[in-house]
Amino acid sequence: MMDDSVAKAREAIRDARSIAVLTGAGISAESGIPTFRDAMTGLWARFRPEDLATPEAFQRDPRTVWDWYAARRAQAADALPNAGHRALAALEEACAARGAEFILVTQNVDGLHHASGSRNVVELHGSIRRVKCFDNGHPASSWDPDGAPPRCLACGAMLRPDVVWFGEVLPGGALDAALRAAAKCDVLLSVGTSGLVEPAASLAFAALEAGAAVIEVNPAATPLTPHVTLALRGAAGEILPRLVV
Ligand code: BV8
Repeated sequence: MMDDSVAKAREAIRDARSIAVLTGAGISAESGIPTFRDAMTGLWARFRPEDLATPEAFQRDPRTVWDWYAARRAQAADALPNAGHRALAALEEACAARGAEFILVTQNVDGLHHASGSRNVVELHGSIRRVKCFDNGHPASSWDPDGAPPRCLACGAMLRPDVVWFGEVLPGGALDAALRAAAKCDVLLSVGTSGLVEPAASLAFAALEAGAAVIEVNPAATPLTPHVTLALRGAAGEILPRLVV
């Protein structure tokens, strides 16, 4: 059963002229980064992610939000890409070699796709490795490590992670590129995402509407599962290497 689905998925990927991949926190789980909902442990156990990842939460309690992101930034800096990340980088190379289009759209802010050599990456929700100021968006390459939060050297405003918080619009260019890719791909691979956060969760449905094959890689079912072409039940680090030939 599973081997048969993996074989069908491999075939669809091999014959595709245009491939789009959407990833979520699940692909970084095997690198030791807890998924979004699992991340609320220890110091953060008393918070829902949506409570900390909003501009309102930052204005209400900037120190707690800054520290949460500082902890996640340190975790991301120590993490290494896993076999799942590497398989997607290899798939991009294989597509380039045969003249097929490839784009990787991620909801993750950990930077592990770039770290594993992927090139055509769209960070829909920003990156925890970048910092900017809250009032004017001035990028900051360095900051006072003891600041909680530190201040912008250009305007004195509080610094914040350069990620998209709930209630904030996504970077225009990123969302447009993702929607265009979903509308014209032959195959969309949805990897390690619960499909609960919009507008990212709509990309797979846009691809289905455009007639693409949608392949889901996830150890658990999601709201997308009943609609996909192939559901590969398992860990990204185990399944993705088997799809790339
Ligand atoms: C916006 C960055 C305009 C910060 C993030 C329509 C309907 C309802 C609500 C809305 C709507 N439109 C907008 C909203 C509001 C909101 C939203 O979607 N809310 C949800 C909670 C209902 N969306 C927004 O606010 C967006 N902005 O729309 O602006 C606007 C504004 C206001 C009102 C209207 C319009 C901004 C959303 C972006 C927020 N920022 N991240 C940070 O990281 O701190 S979202 C964040 O959560 C992640 O980036 C990701 O997107 C999401 C987490 O989801 P996943 O990545 O899927 O992770 P999760 O833990 O949920 O699941 C992991 C999965 O992996 C599981 O399925 C598991 O089974 C699987 N797994 C586990 N291990 C493995 C594995 N898979 C494979 N291998 C394994 N080994």
